[in-house]
Amino acid sequence: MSDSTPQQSASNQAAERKPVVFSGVQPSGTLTLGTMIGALNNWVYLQDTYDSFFCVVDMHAITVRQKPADLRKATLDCAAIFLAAGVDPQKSVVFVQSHVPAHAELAWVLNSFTGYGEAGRMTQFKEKCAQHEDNVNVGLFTYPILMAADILLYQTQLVPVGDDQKQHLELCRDIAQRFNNAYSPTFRIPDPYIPKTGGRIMSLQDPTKKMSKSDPNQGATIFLTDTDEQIRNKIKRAVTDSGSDIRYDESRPGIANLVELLHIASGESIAAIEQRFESKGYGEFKSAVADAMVDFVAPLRNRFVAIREDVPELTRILKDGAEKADRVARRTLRTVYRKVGFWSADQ
Ligand code: AQP
Repeated sequence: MSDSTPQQSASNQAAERKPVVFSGVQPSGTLTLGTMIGALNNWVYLQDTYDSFFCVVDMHAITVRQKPADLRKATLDCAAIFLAAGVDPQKSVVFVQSHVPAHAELAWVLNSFTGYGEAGRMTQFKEKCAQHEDNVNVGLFTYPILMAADILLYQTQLVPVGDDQKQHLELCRDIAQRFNNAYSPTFRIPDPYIPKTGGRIMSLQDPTKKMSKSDPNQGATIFLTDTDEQIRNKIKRAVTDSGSDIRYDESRPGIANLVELLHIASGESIAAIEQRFESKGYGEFKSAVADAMVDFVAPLRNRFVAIREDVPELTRILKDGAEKADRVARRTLRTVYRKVGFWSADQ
């Protein structure tokens, strides 16, 4: 018989399990180059070493008004893009958030562990309120609490996200810590995993803003389903700066964004790019960026089309993923319910 305490054996078991990665994307439109570079690329890289849960977060998407048929379509599109990007359902659990009720259930509990003031400080909340003045709903306000539930249900260690989600991750850590302190260790405290380059891909029309799938200016965003011609046109029209030299300089965000995109898509170092275009004009540079972007996006788009056509297979993957996710999520939720004092007939 083991002479370790229950806490020790629980932490030994946790140590033996592979660490967990969780991340999600909202099906609030067609996914963008920003999502690919900021999040999906890292998912694919991490799935070999972590127990990975990748989620289409449809419950988050309804914080902004969605047409039901569009949301249903975008949910399948989103899952197909995960797979096209290289997420392997043999290695990762791929599922839809609303198929696992524990997300909403845990979020309700965590609402009571979140300060009104701290939720109100979230930059994304303020931005979305300004963007959707006609529909400033409570869901926008509690969005990061649902996100905390998504993450904490799986005892997540790493959350691969773009730089814009850093603040939400900090809130998630605070909520988890508060709950653990109020009862006993329950949630693993997660860390963000943000790429060193590409953590914030900027709009092609306003390089002070991040590239976003819901940007009303279609020229601002490269969608992962854009044709080669659309990609070339968008890069050609991308806003640059008044200077003429091609250098990575944060005070010139337009050109810095394009240099970064070329670096990510081609693998060429930033120093090599600066040297190659030292005495060249914007025209030649933009056409190199456009070629690299087309080479980067086209194979993904082609895989997406093939995967998206096979709806029965996509459905099978998502059903299987939801069953697996539900088993893990229920375990955490049961512990939380017991700790907060919810009576259960099974106890
Ligand atoms: N421009 C970006 N640069 C780097 N990373 C990005 N991400 C999104 N845009 C960029 C990362 O992609 C993941 C999925 O994000 P999401 O779709 O769930 O939510 P979001 O951040 O709100 O994305 P959008 O495109 O701006 O959507 P809308 O317009 O619907 O609000 C996240 O990890 C995010 O960091």
